[in-house]
Amino acid sequence: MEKTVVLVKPDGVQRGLIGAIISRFEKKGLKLCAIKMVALDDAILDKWYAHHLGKPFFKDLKNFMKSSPVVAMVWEGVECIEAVRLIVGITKSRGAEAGTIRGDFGMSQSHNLIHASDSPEAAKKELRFLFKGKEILDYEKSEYLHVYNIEELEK
Ligand code: 3AN
Repeated sequence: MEKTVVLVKPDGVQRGLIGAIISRFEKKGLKLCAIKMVALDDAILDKWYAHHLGKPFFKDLKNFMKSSPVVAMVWEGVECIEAVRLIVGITKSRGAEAGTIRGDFGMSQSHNLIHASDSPEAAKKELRFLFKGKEILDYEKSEYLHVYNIEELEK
């Protein structure tokens, strides 16, 4: 099954939204495979946001992401990269659809509470950046029998 990397950003940590955010993914039927609190540094952020290097907001983005620890997680599920992005909502929180995390909890374009991998390549890269192999736990989730049908379970 597919895996995706999610960060609760510093604003989510400071605003006490870690539990509410995790709860959305649990209720969706996704499986939590890894979780830890991390203080991101320049070395990792330069790689993480390489696609924004040189943009006017790059420096502020890095300072924001270093302003407090983040909660880093790996979630698993069938086609979960797309499913998680739908739950997260669009970048500009005040325009994000109601029912999404950004739509329900945020107003800002930069302080938008959460990061989620946007492609299988990004998910693999981000997983490598933040987690060691043994930190990703492989276990049976009995709930899967109720969340998916037999064909989906084999994906
Ligand atoms: P998303 O997190 O929705 O995938 P990306 O990957 O385009 O968005 O941007 C990464 C992060 O950079 C965003 N979560 C946001 O914090 C910040 N960001 C993106 N675009 C802007 C912008 N135009 N102004 C300020 N911050 C931005």
